[in-house]
Amino acid sequence: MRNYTLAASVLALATGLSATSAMAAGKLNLYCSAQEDWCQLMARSFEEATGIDVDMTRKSSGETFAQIKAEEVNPKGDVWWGGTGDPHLQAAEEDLTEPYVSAMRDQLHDWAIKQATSAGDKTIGIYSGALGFGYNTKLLADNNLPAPTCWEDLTKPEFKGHVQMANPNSSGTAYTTLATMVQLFGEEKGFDYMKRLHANINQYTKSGSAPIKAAGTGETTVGIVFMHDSVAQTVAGFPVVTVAPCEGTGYEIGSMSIIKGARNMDEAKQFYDWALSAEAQNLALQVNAFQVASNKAATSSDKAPNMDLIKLIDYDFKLYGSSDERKRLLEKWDNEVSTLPQ
Ligand code: S7P
Repeated sequence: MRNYTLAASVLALATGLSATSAMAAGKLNLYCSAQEDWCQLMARSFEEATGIDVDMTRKSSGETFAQIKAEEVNPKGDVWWGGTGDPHLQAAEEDLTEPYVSAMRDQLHDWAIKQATSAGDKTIGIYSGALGFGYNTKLLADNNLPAPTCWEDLTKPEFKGHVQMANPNSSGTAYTTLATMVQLFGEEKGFDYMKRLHANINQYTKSGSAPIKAAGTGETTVGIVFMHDSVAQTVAGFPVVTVAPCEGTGYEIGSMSIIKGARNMDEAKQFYDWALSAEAQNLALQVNAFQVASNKAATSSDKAPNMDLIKLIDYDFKLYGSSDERKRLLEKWDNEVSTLPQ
């Protein structure tokens, strides 16, 4: 953390604070929507780097958005770190988050900065990752199923009861899935796909990565998740194969936002600056978080899915992160898909 500590001191001096006051103990309420162990590591490492006491709450992206919205008149969180970008963009549009231009911004990839500029600097990209699915090789063989390689394969009758995904209302991963199908196939065919998929779903989980953890432990054959979450199961020793679907796929720009009216605004900005540093982003490697980091100097694992080799759609973050569109698609999914018999 030494490089960051030096950078923080320089930043503090540049903003008129002494290095000592910047490092003085304070507290921070962190809302985190990435995986639990990464959230814990970020919280503890920031405490070590700054002496600031962190109270961390981990919830899925859609759930955290709903909580920040519910707390709008009496904000309890200071920073929202992680989770898919769409609900962060919706929070920006609904004026739930605070504009901030970090001095660390120059160190980031263009896609991360674009996320910020498209939202009036109320959010920023911290990592990226492609959507896909993973399957348990043992269950596949036990059930005499062919290896799925395309989205379409998951709707075949033989996969009935074998596919798991999260609920798009609570999960950013699952909302990305819904928005991906609409962009990949067009709205009518995209919803038709979601209906046919619904017939094969064994459970809609609350958390986005739960389906691939269930595949790892043999509770479902297939889990629709971000590919990095699937690779993490393989690395953890489970018999899971990760698939980049043949038709192409969507992706996320995992994001970070400062909550409007944050009670600990100085600490929130310190966390924000720190979380954009290569040192903080490299912590991901300690917990097998294989997303692509937004700091250009951060190290990528050779196990991470190679985004250049995946057929990615030109995901329209502005549209699918807009308040009206996200609400409309979720309502339509609630009314037309989730209510269908299975
Ligand atoms: O586990 C990492 C990750 O997939 O989790 C985030 C996800 O949105 C949180 O879970 P939900 O789908 O339940 O919201 C992703 O941003 C991240 O890559």
